[in-house]
Amino acid sequence: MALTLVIGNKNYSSWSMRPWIAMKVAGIAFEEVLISLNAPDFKERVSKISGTGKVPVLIDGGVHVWESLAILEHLAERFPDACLWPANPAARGRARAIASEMHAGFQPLRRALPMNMWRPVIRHALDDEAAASARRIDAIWRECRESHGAGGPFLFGRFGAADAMYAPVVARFHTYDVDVGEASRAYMAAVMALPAWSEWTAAARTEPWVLPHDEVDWPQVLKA
Ligand SMILES: N[C@@H](CCC(=O)N[C@@H](CS)C(=O)NCC(=O)O)C(=O)O
Repeated sequence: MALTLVIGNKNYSSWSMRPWIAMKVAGIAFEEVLISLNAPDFKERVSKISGTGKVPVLIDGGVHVWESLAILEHLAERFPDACLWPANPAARGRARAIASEMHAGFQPLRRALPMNMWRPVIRHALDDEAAASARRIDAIWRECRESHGAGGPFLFGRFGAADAMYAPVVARFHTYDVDVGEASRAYMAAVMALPAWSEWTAAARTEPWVLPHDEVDWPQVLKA
């Protein structure tokens, strides 16, 4: 049975991007349903399919999975050949740990730098807490690349669930011109070179919906 992934705005919905890009890169076929976060009936529609009333939600026959990390786990089980988690136990443990760190943390960074795919690249100052999140992520990426990245340009070589969890951070670091080390720069370039990245970004830039609280230059809406 075909899978359906319900997502929010491609410009702003960082949680939606995670399973979407994982499925695209892994070649997992799905139908996409986009509900704008500011649609008047967003809550009503999404609450019918998601326990939290939030997106993303994966519908797999009679199974509904919300929470981006749970969706990635479901996909990893359902499509083992996609190798969404590394085969090596040490790498897999690290991948799960850093994916969980992303899912549960880095709120200061997420608050300060909302994902905004249409904003031009312009540096944006970070407060101390957000800067600490950025340093931790830079270290995570460097360590994964050094310890587990020999098989390809992504955190654990080939693109997987951990990369999907950090894809919106790649977008944020790029858009707001955050300082990162050389290994992280190269990693970001590899993620942004994915055809799935271009597909998501191109669609995001054509969206008509503006969310003022996610526009750091408000009342200006800067578009590349
Ligand atoms: N922890 C959740 C977060 C989901 C989330 O916050 N989604 C946002 C869009 S990016 C949402 O649906 N917001 C609408 C709302 O809160 O009403 C996940 O991993 O999926």
